[in-house]
Amino acid sequence: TEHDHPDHPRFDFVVVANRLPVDRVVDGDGNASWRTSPGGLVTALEPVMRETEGAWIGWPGGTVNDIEPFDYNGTWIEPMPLSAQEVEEYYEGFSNDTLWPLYHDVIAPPSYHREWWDSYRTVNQRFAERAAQLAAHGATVWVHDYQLQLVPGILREMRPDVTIGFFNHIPFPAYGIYSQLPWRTQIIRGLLGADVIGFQRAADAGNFQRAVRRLLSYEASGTTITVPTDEDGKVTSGSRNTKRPSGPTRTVVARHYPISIDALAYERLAREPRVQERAAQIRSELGNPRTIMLGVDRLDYTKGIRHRLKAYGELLAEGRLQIEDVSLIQVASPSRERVETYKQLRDEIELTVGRINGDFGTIGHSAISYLHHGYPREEMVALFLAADIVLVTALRDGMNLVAKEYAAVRYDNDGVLVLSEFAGAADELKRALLVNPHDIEGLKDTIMTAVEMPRAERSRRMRAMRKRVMEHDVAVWSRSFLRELSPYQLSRGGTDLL
Ligand code: GDG
Repeated sequence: TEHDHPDHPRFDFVVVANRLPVDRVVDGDGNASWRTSPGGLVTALEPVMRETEGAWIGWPGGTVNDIEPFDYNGTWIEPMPLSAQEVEEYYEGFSNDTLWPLYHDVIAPPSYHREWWDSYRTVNQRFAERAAQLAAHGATVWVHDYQLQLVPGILREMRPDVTIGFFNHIPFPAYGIYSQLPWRTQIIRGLLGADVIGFQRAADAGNFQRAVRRLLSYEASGTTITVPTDEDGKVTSGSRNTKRPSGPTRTVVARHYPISIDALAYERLAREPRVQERAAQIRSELGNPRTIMLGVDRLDYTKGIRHRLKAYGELLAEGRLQIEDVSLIQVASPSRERVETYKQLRDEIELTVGRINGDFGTIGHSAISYLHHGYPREEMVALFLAADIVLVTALRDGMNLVAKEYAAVRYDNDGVLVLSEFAGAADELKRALLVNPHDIEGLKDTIMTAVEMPRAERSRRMRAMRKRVMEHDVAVWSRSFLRELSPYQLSRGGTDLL
């Protein structure tokens, strides 16, 4: 068969993600080299990649399309080129201007364009074909995130012998919202090509199961979905009357596996003397205020940055916070800058920051230190160490790793986390101060509670949150997901990765 072609290397473990785990850097002389991407997924999968000598298929960024595959520290890097038009339609369009706002409860209105959908299908097809070429017989393929939801279905058709996992890093919306999508059934079918479909929260898995029941009438109970198939185990494009299928079926698991961070690595960095010196320096450069508050987000409308600024501005206006006592640092790292909604958001936030600083700042002290940059990880850890309060006010967020990073860093058991109940992290970090960011009065009161919280209570809460994060780190996450795949691997005579 086509996939037995001997010409290219074959792997027992293949990761398929929108981006590669490495970034291309070009130096002053125009020489290109590669370095590890800072992202969490890369650290999460690093141990598995090392042990299995796996392959990773992803877009290298940009539109350079002649990059040859190569070995990087034992991982086979398979660059998937995108044309300028595909970047516009598949990536910026369908992924980031249709699916992203739709899956985040339409905080911004999603755009539906048929050309974008066509491009999404084409690119997903190409990723799936490449995965089919690289996967050894009985291999495991782990597909990541909303950009690639059609890959499991296409791959299942081509390669019934492989075990397929899919992990959705962002929320999965309630059916009333999901049903807006003109291609809602195709996406559900695409995902059902996987053996295990992972979500961040139990509620996301529940929403997905309801969508499957409503759109396909398949039986879904507990965490399993019964999918009618043809004799080869392929997805049937099928009739509607499938509730009690008489023919062959396969079982798909849909449940939550909350993602996490390399918690120990964060704690280690926090214990470095140079990072602590930097934290002290940040504090003194702000004029040693009594309270430093911190927000760290990609500049994204899901993160609730405007709600946070509104609450802070009103607390200053009402005199409940004094400019001499308090300082807010807002890191807003640049993101998706070619998408119109993001341009507008940036303008609005910068207008608001300018107003608050103009109204309340003094020559020696500004109300908000607004930073539209990305920083090295060390600097982020120093900021977490310096911050008495971290504000995570997302309107919707799959997990939110910033919340977990703050807990991992604070080995001194101090600091208060204000956390939106709409972030996945709220299911685990129950001793944070949970807020509804839409309720501005409630948010203001919660910020005041954080400012005034006695040391003993801060310590009790932080201790509980740290325990959770240290015991449920990213290695626990990837192992529990892969463990769910092993019965499928065994039943197909494939390779068990653990
Ligand atoms: C998606 C989901 C889910 C931010 N600015 C800088 C910087 N960061 C780091 C943070 C954190 C990461 O980026 C952001 O992760 P989040 O989880 O907060 O949010 P998304 O980017 O939206 O991620 C999310 C995640 O996927 C994983 O499944 O949790 O819900 O939306 O690690 O610290 N890091 C550095 N400099 C910066 O300026 N070094």
